[in-house]
Amino acid sequence: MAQAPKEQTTSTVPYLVQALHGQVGTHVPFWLMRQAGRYLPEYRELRKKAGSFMNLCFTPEHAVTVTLQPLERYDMDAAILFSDILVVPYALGQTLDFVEGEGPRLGALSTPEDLDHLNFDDFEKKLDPVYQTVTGVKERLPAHKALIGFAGAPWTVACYMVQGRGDGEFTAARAFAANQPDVFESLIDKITEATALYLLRQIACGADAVQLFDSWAGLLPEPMFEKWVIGPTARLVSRIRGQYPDIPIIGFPRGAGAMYPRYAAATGVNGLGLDTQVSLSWALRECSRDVCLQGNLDPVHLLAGGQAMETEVLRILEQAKGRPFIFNLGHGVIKETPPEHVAQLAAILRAFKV
Ligand code: 1CP
Repeated sequence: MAQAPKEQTTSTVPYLVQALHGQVGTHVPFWLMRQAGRYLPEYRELRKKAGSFMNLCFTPEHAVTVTLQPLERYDMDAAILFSDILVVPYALGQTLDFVEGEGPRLGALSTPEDLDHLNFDDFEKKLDPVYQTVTGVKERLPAHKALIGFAGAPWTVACYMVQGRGDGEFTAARAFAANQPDVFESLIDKITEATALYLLRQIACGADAVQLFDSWAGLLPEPMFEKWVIGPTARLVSRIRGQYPDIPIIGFPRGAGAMYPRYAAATGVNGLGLDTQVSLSWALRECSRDVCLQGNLDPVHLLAGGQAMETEVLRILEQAKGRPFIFNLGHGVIKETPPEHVAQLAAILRAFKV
């Protein structure tokens, strides 16, 4: 009697996680920074209903819905938790408000006494709705899709905590770090501890990978980059690995330029998020094959769509061929992006054979 053919087993390890562990699969996994957000009409509608951005983040039912919205439309390989990097300072007791049309405002820190007010008393309680969101998304996500948890890296979070707002320059924060390095170090240590707790809980609740957003890493000259970007990130990576040796960690030191390969090697991240400016072919040459590169389409190309976008996407895919790679943007989706362009991007990516 002929033997029945063996049932094909599909791995339940999400494709994105496989890439972060160095595997080259049959398709290139993709997700987009800010994939849930204002370019989607269904996001804008729920945002209006929630009343405020904070309310959207801290109402698990809404945050789960928003996290999954892009995956209802497109075949992305990962959902990214809907939250914000500034919930960590908020949970440490700093005041936080998102001003309509302007952005975040925090009660800026300027003296050592201001730092003393930061505390862990209500930390986990304040973040509990975020953990509930992680659990809720994980329950609804198919096994082959990854849930990415995230936090801001300590340097970038400190920039907002000292400056009190996002102005792109963060002069007060940089001057604070330069003039009072010991006080600044104690701030960085506090944020690092908080971020470790926050990410470990996200992982415990079901995050399959985590990304550290260091959006303002590029503001620092080399010795400070070493001290405030690489140092705390390396400590976070080893802290997380101590508890979860196999959880993939993606670092996104935006603007790191020539420091990218050193950042990857010295922090030990599994994945390296490339910004728009950095050359992919250069990064492929200079970074170890052990690190999975992620990036780096200019969000403006997604805004523009059409043939120009297709050419760029194919260039990126051809260059990364044969290496573990995650397709993404070099920064977040621009809010004016037509949703159809994301559909066009998804179709190009799925048609590409590795
Ligand atoms: O009005 C609105 O609806 C709020 C806009 C918005 C959104 C959609 C903010 C305010 N935050 C978010 C969500 C968010 N933020 C996510 C969700 C997941 C996803 O990507 O889909 C993530 C990962 C972030 C991370 C984040 N927040 C970063 C790092 C990435 C980056 O953009 O460089 C930073 C710097 C922030 C701070 C922040 N939060 C919001 C704004 C407008 C800003 C930027 C402030 C500034 O510097 O101008």
